[in-house]
Amino acid sequence: MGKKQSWYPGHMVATQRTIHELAPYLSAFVEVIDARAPLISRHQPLQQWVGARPSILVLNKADLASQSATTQWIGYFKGRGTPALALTSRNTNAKRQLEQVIRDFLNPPYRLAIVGVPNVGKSTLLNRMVGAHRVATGAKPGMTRGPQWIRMPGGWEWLDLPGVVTPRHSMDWRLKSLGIVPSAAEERFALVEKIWPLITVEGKLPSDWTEWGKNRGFLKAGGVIDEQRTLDAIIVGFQNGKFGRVSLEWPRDAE
Ligand SMILES: Nc1nc2c(ncn2[C@@H]2O[C@H](COP(=O)(O)OP(=O)(O)O)[C@@H](O)[C@H]2O)c(=O)[nH]1
Ligand SMILES: [Mg+2]
Repeated sequence: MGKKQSWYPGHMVATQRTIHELAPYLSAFVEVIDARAPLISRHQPLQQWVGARPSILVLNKADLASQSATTQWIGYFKGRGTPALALTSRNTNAKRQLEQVIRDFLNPPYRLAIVGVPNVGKSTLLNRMVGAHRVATGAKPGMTRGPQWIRMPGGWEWLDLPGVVTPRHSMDWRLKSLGIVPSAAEERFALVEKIWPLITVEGKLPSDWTEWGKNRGFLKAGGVIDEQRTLDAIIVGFQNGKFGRVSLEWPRDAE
């Protein structure tokens, strides 16, 4: 299966069925969202699919989000009865942090599955949690297909589930800016017009993004700015945290 499998509607239906069938066997779902946009990167129908199973909300890529926004979001979700934590799955201490929250919330054995929309860091997180215990699934002929349990010492059981769910708001500029929904080249002008003021709010960069492109030497023949290259660089840079911590949603927007 290719990397873009999540965009097949058939895969979506299969994931919904899988999640529904697996829910009774799980202690909880670990729902991964992007800390920079916790509302829009959350998959609302999931709450119905998982039935009575609890969800533990991971606001991932916390290293890229405004710390103040993330602190407020954690309070927001906890205040609504949802266990939530901010995490940077790329960091080695992510494992200990998530295990602690799960231990506080559940009793062993901990049977868990990671779900969420594309590109929020689900695979990174699973690898962090199971490390070298990860099993190869269905890659070779004759191997069992479908979800595989990864059993870890201490009563931890992680489900290696391709738990991708399709975002509901496929037109949303925040999801496109974060790379959760792909953006077409011709959409990037509008995206950058929205992101750039958020990036430059501290005044360290020129307020006009074309100036930034010129300074970076993104020029075409005759010295005119290469707009597309500048736009692409800004969006990729934003997604990778090149411009610092920027949140696209704040709890005050939710009210
Ligand atoms: N900065 C940052 N990047 C992350 C973090 N977690 C994952 N990523 C990156 O986000 C991208 C998508 O991660 P991946 O695990 O493939 O997401 P998935 O599609 O949800 O499985 C990769 O480039 C990861 O390296 C994080 O905590 N911080
Ligand atoms: Mg993945």
